[in-house]
Amino acid sequence: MNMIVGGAQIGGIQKDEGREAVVARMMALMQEAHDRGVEFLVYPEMTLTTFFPRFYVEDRAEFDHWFETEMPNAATQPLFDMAKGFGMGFTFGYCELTPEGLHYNTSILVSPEGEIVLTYRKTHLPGHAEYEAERTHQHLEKRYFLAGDTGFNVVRNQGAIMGMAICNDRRWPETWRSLGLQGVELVTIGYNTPSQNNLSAEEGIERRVYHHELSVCAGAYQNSTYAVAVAKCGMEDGNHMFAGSIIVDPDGFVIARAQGEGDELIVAECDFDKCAFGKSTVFNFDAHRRIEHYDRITEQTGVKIEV
Ligand code: CDV
Repeated sequence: MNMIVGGAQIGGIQKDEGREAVVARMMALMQEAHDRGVEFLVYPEMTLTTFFPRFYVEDRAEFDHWFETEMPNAATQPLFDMAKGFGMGFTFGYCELTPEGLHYNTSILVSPEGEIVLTYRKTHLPGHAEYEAERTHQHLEKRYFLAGDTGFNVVRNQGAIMGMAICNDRRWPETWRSLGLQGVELVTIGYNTPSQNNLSAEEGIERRVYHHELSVCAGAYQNSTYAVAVAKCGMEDGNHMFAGSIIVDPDGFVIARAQGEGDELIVAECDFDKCAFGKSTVFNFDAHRRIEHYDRITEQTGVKIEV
């Protein structure tokens, strides 16, 4: 079963840029995607706003204006309507404030009929909760979000088994295997990755981009799935985030790659029948996994050295 899949990379969103302006940029990419035959389109993590966890505020409620209390809402409804008119499925990330007052870094998957068929809340939140004066850059996701409560689920959408992860999740094999064990055929990943966000002078942008790509290619190969990883990138409020959006096949090869750091569409045709080979040979989980030796993975969080 073939599907033309797109990744809609979004360039920097400045602090003062309103949701309507961002949605207009998303719609321009959706129009281009439609013109190029795309049937399913992937947008980044926190697509609607600047990556505000780089800023510290003492009273976190002051940042509630970055969050959406309903979806779709007035600003995003035109995007939903356009996709439905095109018969296109899509996924994007945003900051969710629930009726119970809980804050999540969320991604939704929308069917071509315009229904939200899967919601995912980011599991692995990087960074810290308090201001850290010794850091060159703050990364306060743990201050503004709760760890997601959904776990990693899949949905059959447009004939393929799809699942979502968000940014830092892509670096954890547990993410991929949780989806792989449900037979996933397309993993979508939106990300905002600052080019500098810690004290290590040795960790240049090339190394960071390599680690991003390595993680996505390895996850796709080891679970025999397609993956679409899409950046929000470029300069945001004077801070740089790397680009590097890619579409990866079930062999772990990059089959589409963004060239720049701005709004840009990448497209690839995915043949989901190709997922069957790895899933029935080297990564035939039923035949080869040894769960009797994996207890430590779920029973222990950090490293314990006992020798
Ligand atoms: N938004 C993210 O989760 N960013 C992290 C950075 C902080 C390392 C990432 O894994 O890309």
